[in-house]
Amino acid sequence: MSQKYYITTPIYYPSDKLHIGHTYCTVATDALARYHRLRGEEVMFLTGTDEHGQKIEDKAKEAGVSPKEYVDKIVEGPGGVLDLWKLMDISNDRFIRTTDDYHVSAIQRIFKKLYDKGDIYKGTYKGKYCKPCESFWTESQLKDGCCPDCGRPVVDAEEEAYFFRLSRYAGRIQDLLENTDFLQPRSRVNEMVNNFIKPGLEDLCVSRTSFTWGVPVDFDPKHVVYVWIDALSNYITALGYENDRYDDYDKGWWPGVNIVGKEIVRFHSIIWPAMLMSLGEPLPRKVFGHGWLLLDGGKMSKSKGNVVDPYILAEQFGVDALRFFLLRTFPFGADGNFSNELLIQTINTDLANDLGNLVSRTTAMAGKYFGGTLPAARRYEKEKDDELVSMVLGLRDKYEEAMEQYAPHKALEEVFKVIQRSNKYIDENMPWALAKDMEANGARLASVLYHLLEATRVCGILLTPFMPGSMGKLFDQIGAEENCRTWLSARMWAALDAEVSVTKGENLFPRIDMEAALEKLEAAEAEAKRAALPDVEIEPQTEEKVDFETFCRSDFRAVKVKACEAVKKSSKLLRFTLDDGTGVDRQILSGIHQWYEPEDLVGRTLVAIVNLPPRKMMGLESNGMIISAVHTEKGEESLHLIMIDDAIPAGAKLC
Ligand code: ME8
Repeated sequence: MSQKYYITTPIYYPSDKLHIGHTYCTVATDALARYHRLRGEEVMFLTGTDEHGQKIEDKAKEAGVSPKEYVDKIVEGPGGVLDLWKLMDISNDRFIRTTDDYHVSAIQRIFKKLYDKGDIYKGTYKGKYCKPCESFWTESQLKDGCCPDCGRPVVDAEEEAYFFRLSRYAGRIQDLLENTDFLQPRSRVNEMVNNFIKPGLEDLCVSRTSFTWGVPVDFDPKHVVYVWIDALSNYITALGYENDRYDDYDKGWWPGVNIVGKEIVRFHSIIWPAMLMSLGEPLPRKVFGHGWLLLDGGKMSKSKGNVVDPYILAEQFGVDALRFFLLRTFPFGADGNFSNELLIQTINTDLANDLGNLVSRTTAMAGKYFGGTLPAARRYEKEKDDELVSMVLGLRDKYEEAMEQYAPHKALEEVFKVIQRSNKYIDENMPWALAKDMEANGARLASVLYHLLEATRVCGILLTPFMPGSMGKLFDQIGAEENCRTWLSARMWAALDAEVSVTKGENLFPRIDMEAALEKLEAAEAEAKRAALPDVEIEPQTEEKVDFETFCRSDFRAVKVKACEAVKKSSKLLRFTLDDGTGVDRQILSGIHQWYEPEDLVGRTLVAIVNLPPRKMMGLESNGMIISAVHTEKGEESLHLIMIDDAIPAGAKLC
């Protein structure tokens, strides 16, 4: 029976739209899942959403909907989490939402099991709480008095709560981290042991009473299960642990591999194994903590307003190019600085120049010199061919070694060494020179092109987990049938038919014009920001009351526009000459040129307050103010003059 491989991403908070950082994590896990499927393993790939907690309760309230309605929209609605994963070609087999009924009841059972075991007890929580991160911290963990994760202020919190006896497991966890490969990369082990275990593991607060959007503790319903028991257990409830929805838990899927970002390594490598130890269940095979994608050196976050929208990038550059870029550029365990320039450069260098050229040159030459079908006659030249052939045949092992170490960037580096070597092989063998004398060199030319097709085929197989859509097209172009696309055939030479037929198809990775692309991106980002703004925003009403006497002292009058012109050297000001019924012209200046042309206003009846003290603007005196309605539309101020019935005589008092 084939081996079973279970791999998970973290479950994402649907508190905001997901950004390129979340996409990085999911794409990496997807490539690993596809790699294992390619090897012929049975794979279960899980992702999902972490939908409880105070932050979501607060956001839903702000939006005037129930928390469930709020998360439903972000998870299942247009442009939501499910849509994003579909767009990014994520091949998850299962999707868990922590609001799913089966998960909720399983959490209640897990909580009770831990309680019955004596590992959960009731106490009082006193500590520092970071609301946006929904994390409690001890005084010593704070950074400059603020949350060590997001840097925002924390508040003192005290309430009745249940605690998990994490302290009981400190020794076993330390042993697990230090003496096994449970947590990778290794550098994260010291961080966990020195920062969290050695200073003394404190018991963990696992319930809250100050909000209700969570899984209720069924034997004490004023408490809801707080974050980590609810979230971490998803990896096993999604297999059927303590529920009837699935029955895969005991079928060899667990233990699985948990891929997580570095800021949640602490929860996955300390709390998660302790919970499983308490439940008497096997620990994950591996927890891998990847780095962050940074923007201008800092973590992307919606609240900092510096998120990068994967929809825009995928739309402009293609899903596969984006997937490839994320995994090729940044060493998986470390942080990486994202930039649009780097993305375009990588696409141009690796995909357009190296891979794209290799495919298009090879298929074009096979078409030009042999009408698309290579003849079977061959002439190998050992000294010219051996290096390429041995690189191609050695590639799968190197790739495999890197993938087994969770180093997709290294696996891709190895593939690109072969692609670059293949391009060099073209230059060394100069097919165009061979083609000058087909009688003498036809067999050699066929041999050179076949070598190139074989190298391309093997690279194509190993790139499939990263760029599944484009590699299908590549195989079609180089005439690789299904049996030449397999893991097994990636370590075989001459899998392609001796008389293979190629098709010169679409350019798989067109070169991108950096300047034009950056401009287009900027416009798309600005448009997306604008679209996310509310349609109409109205200034909140002033709560402070004005007494009636004061209000009545404001003298509002109907005024008729006798003349109106733009004030010289001002882009905003219009100068009005008004009939206010007194027989003497009144001059008012108003900053509304952005919305009105002066000639359109002559003859209109407007409203002005006429007893304001005179003000000088651009050297001209303004006596009063013309009244208009103001609101914000898609983030931009919008203004309409109040125009009234022309039958109202100039000077009529408005009250
Ligand atoms: O942490 N670069 O959810 P989350 C790389 N619900 N990875 C990033 C990133 C970035 N800029 N920004 C976010 C949670 N991530 C919990 C998990 S699991 C039982 C519960 C990664 O939506 C982040 O590191 O805040 C994490 O692994 C994942 O996205 C989900 O983050």
